[in-house]
Amino acid sequence: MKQTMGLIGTLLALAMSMPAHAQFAKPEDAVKYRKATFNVMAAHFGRLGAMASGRAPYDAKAAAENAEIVATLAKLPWAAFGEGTDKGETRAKPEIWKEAGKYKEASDKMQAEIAKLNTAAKAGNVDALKAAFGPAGASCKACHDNFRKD
Ligand code: ASC
Repeated sequence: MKQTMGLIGTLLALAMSMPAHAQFAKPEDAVKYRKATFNVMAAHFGRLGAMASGRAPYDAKAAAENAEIVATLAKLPWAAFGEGTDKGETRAKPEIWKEAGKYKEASDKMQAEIAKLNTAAKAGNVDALKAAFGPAGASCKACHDNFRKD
């Protein structure tokens, strides 16, 4: 048992010290991965948007579930912007790597707004959802405007 815990600790330390791109066998895999996370995120974010705008009836349980999924997914794509992933089938702009500090700041801002949206969605009232949805959407858009080709 003690030995197993030691091994797990060693493996965890190793995994955490690995460069992000080492999580992917090939750069194309990283590009596919990040696109998939953004796509699934957009689907769930869109369901929240429909409720926030009144296009869909407000359902507190569905809002909480969708926001939780978005909050989890919002943590994932960033590790997939490693070396060599600026090429191929991607709309990612070179600025992501040239202005890495700015990109990090924008992605941190987005995650912070999504965390607030998640808290708001769990409050169980549509006004809290509406108030948090706008800034969250704006934080998505800020990145699209500056870092995504269209
Ligand atoms: C969405 C979606 C995005 C954001 C962004 C907000 O519903 O898929 O990427 O909102 O368009 O401006």
